[in-house]
Amino acid sequence: MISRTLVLIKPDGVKRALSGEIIRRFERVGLKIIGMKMVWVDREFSKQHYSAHVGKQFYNNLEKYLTMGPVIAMVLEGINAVELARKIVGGTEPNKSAPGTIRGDYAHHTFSYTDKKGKSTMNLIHASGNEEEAKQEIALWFAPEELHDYKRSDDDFVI
Ligand code: IDP
Ligand code: MG
Repeated sequence: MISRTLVLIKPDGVKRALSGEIIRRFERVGLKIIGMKMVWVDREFSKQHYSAHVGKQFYNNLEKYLTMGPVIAMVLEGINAVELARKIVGGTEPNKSAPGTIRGDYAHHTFSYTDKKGKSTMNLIHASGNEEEAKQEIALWFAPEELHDYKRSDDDFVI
């Protein structure tokens, strides 16, 4: 079914100038960008976005990571968009993410290495984990009028 998901290019992706490369991977598979903006979030907003992780041992470093620079936030629409975006993004720990995925191709941090260094595991992307998370996250990041309904020239072939 057609669904929507929230994807963030985290500050490492923006600062490493990988935004174009990352957006290309979602666009070329046929996912439609229906909302997009650059936002520099504060610690309070990080706690809202990552409410499920507040209090975990890695949360403080994660908050520093998410707030260290601007992120590019987007809402993508397509067939089972949540699952598809997660497939393109790859597993959470970059050293184990499959080659061909964004995390697997552009990062190689491990949890144990970054924990020892006292910094966050930097894995370039956030993508909603399930349908419910996607609905909450889209509502947190975007106002309804920031989401756009339009036809892509290849809609007849990919949707
Ligand atoms: P996800 O981004 O693949 O959905 P989550 O478990 O939701 O992964 O974790 C959110 C973010 O927190 C990860 O993307 C990663 O940046 C960071 N993170 C998760 N688990 C750990 C950990 O054990 N050590 C350090 N950072 C972690
Ligand atoms: Mg998650």
